[in-house]
Amino acid sequence: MRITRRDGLKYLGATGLVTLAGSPLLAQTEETAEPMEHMIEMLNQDPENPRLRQVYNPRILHIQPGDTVTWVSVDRGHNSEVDEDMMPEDGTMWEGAINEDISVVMEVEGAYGYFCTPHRTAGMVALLLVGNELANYEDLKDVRQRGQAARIWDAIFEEADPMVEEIRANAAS
Ligand SMILES: [Cu+2]
Repeated sequence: MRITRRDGLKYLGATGLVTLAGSPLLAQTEETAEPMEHMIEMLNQDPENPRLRQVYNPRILHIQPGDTVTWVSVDRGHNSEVDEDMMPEDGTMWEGAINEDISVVMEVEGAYGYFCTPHRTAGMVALLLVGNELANYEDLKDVRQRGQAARIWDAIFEEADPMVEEIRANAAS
């Protein structure tokens, strides 16, 4: 089994953390290595663009493997479900129930497209980028969306392209 960053932290916690607590060096190391938690709101209306209805906020999010994402049911009637055709092979899967706040630990790197089951064709689709390689990112662009989602999907990638370019550039340097 591959030891992930998260497992490494658990291991550290089980063995040496107590005796090392208080060491400023450890505190610093821990801060940079600790997995982060992120929130994505499920909303009836975009806070910055009121003409956009049924949205995830933010609709593009870049995180690192081992981080946790929580989809928060701020407005009722939404969920978050990954599209099996829009994720890396053997990637992390999730499917939330309507009105459910779900937390998912994103262990597997790659680009993930997800949607709200009742509002997918109304355009409630979004993009989650995990890690810096994003090997399947280009494949996701070509996935055909229906209804309003087609226009939203294009807009998402227009916004995501420069982000991904920067992520890859930073990872390479
Ligand atoms: Cu919805």
